[in-house]
Amino acid sequence: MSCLVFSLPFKEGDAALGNGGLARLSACQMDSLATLDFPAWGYGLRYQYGLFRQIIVDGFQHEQPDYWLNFGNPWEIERVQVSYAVKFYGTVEEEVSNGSNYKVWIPGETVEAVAYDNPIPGYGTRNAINLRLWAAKPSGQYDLESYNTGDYINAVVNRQKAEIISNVLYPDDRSYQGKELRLKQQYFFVSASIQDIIRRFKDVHDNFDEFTEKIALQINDTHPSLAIIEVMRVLFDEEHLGWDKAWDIVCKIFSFTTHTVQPEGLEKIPVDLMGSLLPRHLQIIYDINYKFMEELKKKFGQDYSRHARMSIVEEGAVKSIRMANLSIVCCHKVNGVSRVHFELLKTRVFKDFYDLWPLKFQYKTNGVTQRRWIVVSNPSLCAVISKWLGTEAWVRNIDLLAGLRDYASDADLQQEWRMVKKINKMRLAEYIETLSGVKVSLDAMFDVQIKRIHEYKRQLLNVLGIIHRYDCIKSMNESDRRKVVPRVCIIGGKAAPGYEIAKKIIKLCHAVAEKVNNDPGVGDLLKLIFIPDYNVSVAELVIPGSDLSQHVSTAGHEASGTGSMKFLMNGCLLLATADGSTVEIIEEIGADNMFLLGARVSEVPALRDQGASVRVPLQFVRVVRMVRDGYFGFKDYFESLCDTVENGKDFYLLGADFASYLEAQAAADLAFVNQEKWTRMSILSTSGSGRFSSDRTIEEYAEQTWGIEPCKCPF
Ligand code: GPV
Repeated sequence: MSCLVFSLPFKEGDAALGNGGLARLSACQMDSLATLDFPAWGYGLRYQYGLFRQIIVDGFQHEQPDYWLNFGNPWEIERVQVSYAVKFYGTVEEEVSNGSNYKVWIPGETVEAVAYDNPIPGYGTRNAINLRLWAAKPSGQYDLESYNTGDYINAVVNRQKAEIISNVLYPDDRSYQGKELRLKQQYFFVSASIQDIIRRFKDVHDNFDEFTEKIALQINDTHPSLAIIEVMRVLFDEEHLGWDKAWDIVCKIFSFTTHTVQPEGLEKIPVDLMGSLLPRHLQIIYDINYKFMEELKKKFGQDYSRHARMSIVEEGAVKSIRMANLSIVCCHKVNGVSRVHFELLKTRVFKDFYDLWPLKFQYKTNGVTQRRWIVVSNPSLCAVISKWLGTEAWVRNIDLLAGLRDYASDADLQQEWRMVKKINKMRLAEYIETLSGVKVSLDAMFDVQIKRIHEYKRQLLNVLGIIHRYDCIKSMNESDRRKVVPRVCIIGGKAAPGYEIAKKIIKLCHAVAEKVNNDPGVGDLLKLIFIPDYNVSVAELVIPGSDLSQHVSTAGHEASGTGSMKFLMNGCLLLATADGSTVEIIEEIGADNMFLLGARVSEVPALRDQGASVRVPLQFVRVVRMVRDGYFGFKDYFESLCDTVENGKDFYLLGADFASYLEAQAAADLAFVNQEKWTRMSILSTSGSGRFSSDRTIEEYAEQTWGIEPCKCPF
């Protein structure tokens, strides 16, 4: 028998079907659901263009389309027979059936949703679950009118327009601009998924009596929250269950996870847009809101400002639907993603709702999967862990990692641990050299910040810290220079195409790198590398090769953060603010094993109130001045960036936290010099990372929110 072997010149790239932490979290959770034998499916959109590719030209970000399906996608199964008609626009009419009045939605446009299945196999189990992604295709229902009138060509061309809906992922991480196409995508996704869920249920049930026992739907942030209204519409208008029965079902099956802290990050859909695209849904939302307002009146009397705050409908300059309020009203649970986030939800973001329904609110601290973030991305570390624990069982049972604690000071383990780090640093150094031509020293501390570029994540704080370090090195004498701990600072991340300040931060990274990396007087003491096109594949290479990683959001702004957990598992030490899930990481590994900095959540409001009079160290003023004065070139271009952190406008408190940031960096230098101490801290980081496995998160959801049990594959 002969056999042909095809070898591709490359591996397939990422399926970049999300923006940042939100979608990456789902990917980890799917792996956990499958591995823990839960009967669960994920639904999403099969975008033709995933998140843009970032290329850097002269230090500026440019966006290129990511046509990831170019060479086919061997992992998906097209289900041509699984397709549903999704309706848009049109009118709502009354119909009488069996003596009752019903609303009927007569659509103005229909698009077909075709299923593409992506099996997700569990680890060490026969269970595989499904990620069903929808692609838009022209509807099977032809517009007979235009065909008959002879406008054949136009009729065909118009049909192709349907495909636009699933064409491209919106690259703005958490900003909502009320775009029609975006709302169309949301409803397209939701309508196809709900039709599929109901069809699958009806395949084996004659009525809806067991619907709430068999089905639990988790709304991942508000983006798919129209699903709630869609179920209400189908059960009420199409299945004729009656309002109360339909409402009862909806309230029992839906739960909601919110992933944000900023009130301005909450999604609002203009009423005009909703009314034109989804006329029947808008009516149902109004009906739900009317009943909700009645309930509020009974409970709180004439407290109109409270009613206005809590209403699903916002009566502002642009009348809008508040999707978070809608989700809270209709769901039986509202989950935060870390304990700090939960506290902020209760006391600030959704305080009114918490007062009304305290038991609805919970949190499940996020987690990541050790299968991808240790086993796949760091095989050398995986081998060392299994050897010292004497078992591979930790891959499915992460709690076993804690067993490494006993050996944290063992000289043999320490040596193997350092060897693993070295191998991973070599891999990363080679990548850096190929990318940028810069040769980096393996003896240097690899200090990494990779995540979406956002002002609140404070990459600018990092860059200003690097400028300070550079400035210090420049002014040192020979003997002081010998004491400097060499650093390779690595920054990576994409900016939303329209987010100007974020793009300026990227340019500043490059401008500073240009100066520092080419300064012969600095040499190996400091290098700055911007890694372009940061994505999951890049993360798999960078995270295992890092010594230190930065998670320095202004306290009270990062709902959770999950990158930190991936670094922690890989034994990288954290330099972090007490924000999001970091607060829980501190509890697990101890503040001594990381470098903490900055104002705490409770201190931030008072600092903000101080405005221009907040205490800012001279070093901060100096480094900002260097940027302003054109020390790194592009003087005019960086002016507006500098304006965001000076003259009382420093909303994210870079100035206020700068001294503490430098202290934490100095503490990291000091610890790095003592390799035994550093390695011990590193081992304790990995061994304390068990709580941050998505297996734990999923088990909590299964028990506390969905009421489901593992269901092992019977064959
Ligand atoms: I809302 N998150 C995100 O990546 N994009 C969004 O649009 C929203 C939230 C992130 C949060 O910023 C992280 O703190 C969090 O860890 C992650 O969602 C998963 O919960």
